Amino acid sequence: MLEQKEAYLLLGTNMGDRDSNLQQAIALIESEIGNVIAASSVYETAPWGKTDQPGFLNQAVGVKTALLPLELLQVMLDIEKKMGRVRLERWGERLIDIDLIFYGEDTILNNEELSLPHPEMHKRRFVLEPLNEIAADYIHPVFKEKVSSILTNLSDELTVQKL
Ligand code: PH2
Ligand code: MG
Ligand code: MG
Repeated sequence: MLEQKEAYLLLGTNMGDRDSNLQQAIALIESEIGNVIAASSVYETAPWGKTDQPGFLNQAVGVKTALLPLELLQVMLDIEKKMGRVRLERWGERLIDIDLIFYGEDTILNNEELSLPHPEMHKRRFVLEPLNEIAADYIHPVFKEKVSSILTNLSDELTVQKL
């Protein structure tokens, strides 16, 4: 039996049929990454970073996977490509964005391709609100703080609304 790790991903979309993009991404995650063990509600969120673009839908998912972090990242990027994502500018509009937030119980990684936990997750309400629904007690391995507590102390004021 291959060792399975739990990974938490954040999905984002602000182009085309956003609901369908999330559903298609989850179906591909299930077939190519592993069993989806949790999915948050869908959230309507104001664009963060580059604000002159359409609003996003964001959703967090938990998945059990035998893939190692860099393998997982590659499959996530392949799914984005398969769904038709074209990268034009940083933080710009996208059909689908799949970001790796946490891997395993306490994986910390800092290399060119991938940083774990996601280095911006603790600053963003559009990540923490959905994640808190499915992983409130997960302890951030660098800050040694639960997701629920990071969220409580967060100062990001951008609108995040559960649908
Ligand atoms: N993703 C970004 C930049 N800004 N804003 C929201 N609301 N949701 C996102 O997923 C998002 C963003 C870069 O990946
Ligand atoms: Mg992103
Ligand atoms: Mg991304």
